[in-house]
Amino acid sequence: MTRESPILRLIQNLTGNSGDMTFIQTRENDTLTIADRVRADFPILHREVHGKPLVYLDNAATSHKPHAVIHALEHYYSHYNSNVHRGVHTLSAEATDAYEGAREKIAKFVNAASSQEIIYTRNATEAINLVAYSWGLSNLQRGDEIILSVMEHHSNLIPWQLVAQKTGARLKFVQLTPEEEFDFGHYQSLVNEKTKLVSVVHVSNTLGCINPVKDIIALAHQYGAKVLIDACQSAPHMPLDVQDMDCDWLAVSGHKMCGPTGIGFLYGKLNLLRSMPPFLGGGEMIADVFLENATYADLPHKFEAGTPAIAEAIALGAAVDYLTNIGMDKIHAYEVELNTYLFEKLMQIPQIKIYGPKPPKERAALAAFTAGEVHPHDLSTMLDQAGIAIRAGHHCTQPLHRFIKAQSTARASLYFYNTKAEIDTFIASLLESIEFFDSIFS
Ligand code: 7TS
Repeated sequence: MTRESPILRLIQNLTGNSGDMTFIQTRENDTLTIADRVRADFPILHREVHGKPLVYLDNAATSHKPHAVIHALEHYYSHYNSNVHRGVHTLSAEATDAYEGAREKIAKFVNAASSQEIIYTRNATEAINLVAYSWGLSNLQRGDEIILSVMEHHSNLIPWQLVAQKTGARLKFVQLTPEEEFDFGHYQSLVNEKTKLVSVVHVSNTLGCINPVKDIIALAHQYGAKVLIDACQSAPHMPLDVQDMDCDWLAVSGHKMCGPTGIGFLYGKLNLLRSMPPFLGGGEMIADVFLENATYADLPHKFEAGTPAIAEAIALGAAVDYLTNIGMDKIHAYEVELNTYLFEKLMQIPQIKIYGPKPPKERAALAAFTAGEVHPHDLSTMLDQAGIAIRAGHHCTQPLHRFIKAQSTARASLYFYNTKAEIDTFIASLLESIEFFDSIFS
């Protein structure tokens, strides 16, 4: 690239190099960051994509797994593979101990009062569906109202649409402020005696806003409504305390927080979970079974029918240990710093429009954006050629995309193993791609 252009000048300014896109200066004298210390733990971070070092910026979709988590899976299958809660033999006892031990770790991780309040599910989606089918279908009726927000992931929208269709309850939606955040004033105007449930996302996977869940919950409780928090994008990135938050339920996916796929959890207040009917029926969830009827096991097993994802649950426990050893407060602080750096760079590019609040406002370490006329899929494809993984599309928030008047967006999402050097590489490739498409369009 030899042609002088404003974009080229921007590349030089933003990346501090001579315009040769294959060479990006890294900061050799920086003190060690969390990323410097943990990158060796993640085998996948050392692979190449299209001959370039992988720069993985799709962490909101799923995170990578450290050796400790991969080892926990391998160790279970190699040493004590066995079903849980069923046998008295050594292998089954070891598997049961590890499986229940992981539950204790998860309970501590979110500060639940008891591990009985932690129900293993496949993911956050299943956790939300559990509440919708178990609590929703037996507690909601015509005239009742469910409050969601327009920024919900489809996982926290479709289950409630299904419940509303079956029960006659009405859905209401909190809108956005002009800064594209949760409009608390609008929420206040929606809550009333008819509100039976509020189900909202803690951190939006698209806008990156951090919603005031404590205030949202406190207000709902004044009207006797229950509150479910979708913590998919908060649990991996910041300390959570369900007792302090006072949520009735909280849904989390393990794969976004260094754990394996196929495992997540639902936190629920003990008495509330006790009052709810089973979601799925089968083995594991029963006390006494007769031909015509049955009694059910106590919590948490009442909600865990069939052979569970044993290896995955144990490995999620290893992920919780891994994150806890680093410290969730430290992870959060590092991500704030990294995100500030990302936004500083992105906001200097005139073609880029970023959605959601901007730093110094507190927000999550992700940026969903459009780049003028360039289609996000084209952008993502070009970046992939440079080894950079970002997501493009509607990120399962199609109604929100309609709201912000974008058919789709590109999204870079960070985790604690990302570095400023990777952000430099991303920005340089992004500018190069914009330059390329500008030259086609003009
Ligand atoms: N809620 C939020 C806020 C999410 O971001 C996601 C996944 C889910 C629920 C569903 O998680 P699952 O593990 O049950 O599928 N979000 C994304 C994303 O942003 N890109 O890919 C998946």
